[in-house]
Amino acid sequence: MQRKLRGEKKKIINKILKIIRENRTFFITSHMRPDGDSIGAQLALGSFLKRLGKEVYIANRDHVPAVYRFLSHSSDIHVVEKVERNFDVAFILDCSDLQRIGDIIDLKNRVKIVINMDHHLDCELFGDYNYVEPQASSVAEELYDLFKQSGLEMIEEEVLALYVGILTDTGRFQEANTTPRCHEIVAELIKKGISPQVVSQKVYESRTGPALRLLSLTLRTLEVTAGGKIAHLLITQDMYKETGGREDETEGFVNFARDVAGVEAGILFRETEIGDQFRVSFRSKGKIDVSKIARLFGGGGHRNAAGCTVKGNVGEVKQKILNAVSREVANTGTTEGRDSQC
Ligand SMILES: [Mn+2]
Repeated sequence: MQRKLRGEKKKIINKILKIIRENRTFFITSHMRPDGDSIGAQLALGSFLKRLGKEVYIANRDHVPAVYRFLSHSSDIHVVEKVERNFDVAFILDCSDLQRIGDIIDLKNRVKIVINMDHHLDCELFGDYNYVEPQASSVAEELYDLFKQSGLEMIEEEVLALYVGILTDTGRFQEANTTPRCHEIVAELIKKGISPQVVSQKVYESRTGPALRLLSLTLRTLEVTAGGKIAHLLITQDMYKETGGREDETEGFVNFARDVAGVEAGILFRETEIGDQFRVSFRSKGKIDVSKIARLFGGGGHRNAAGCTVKGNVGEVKQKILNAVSREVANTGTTEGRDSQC
């Protein structure tokens, strides 16, 4: 499958470039709770299309996380429940299935051609055209190849957006999807003017005082269970109020749960503003598949990073989730490196 996709890559990119040439209006979206790859890829693709004279509308269900707002045109990404417009083409980026876009558009009736660009191993081929490359570190990496093949020289903001996508989806070049190929691409991006130091400061060293106070309260809730294999953290609405930290500043908090030595699955529970409902984020090491758990509760993701929303009070939600995670941990042996594709 992977070899076949690799062999067909030139073809699918050429097909996409042809569709771009032959159409005028483009919709771009990505998954709920967007990350650095989904935002970076949407912005780079949006810029590319606009430079070709196309009409582009980018919209997501959730806001751009604060750390990515330094990217040019990030404020042009619309945040809407439903897009009530028609387009020639829709690009769905970084989604392993269509549920991930949160029903933001009626694709059947509003769009002529759906293009799925993704890099998840289990991606459903829901597009009319699917540029799905599981060995790519990120959609940003796939877009890099599209840019290359188009012959259009990248401009500065596109280079930066792609770099941020690769940087964040590989967990700063630490996860198992960090390949020689993605380092080669990053070398090219650095040659085009990226300063890794400056970007790192923007993405990882820009926490606000309130956000750090929120992190400190969050870390105090750390509990380790299941014989040291599961760690979890909790953020309540009271904690946001007490610190002034916002939910969109909690990016990366869940990693602290996974960072505990010996822990195989880390969980972050975040109480939502409507009460008796929690957003649950999972991170795992090795072969523990947290996307399976998230799917049980109507969420999604992939093997080592996933999320869902669960109704109930804090005790009920914790119990349900911890039971499910404990079962998964017990059924899966500890293994070598993690394979994170965000
Ligand atoms: Mn991704």
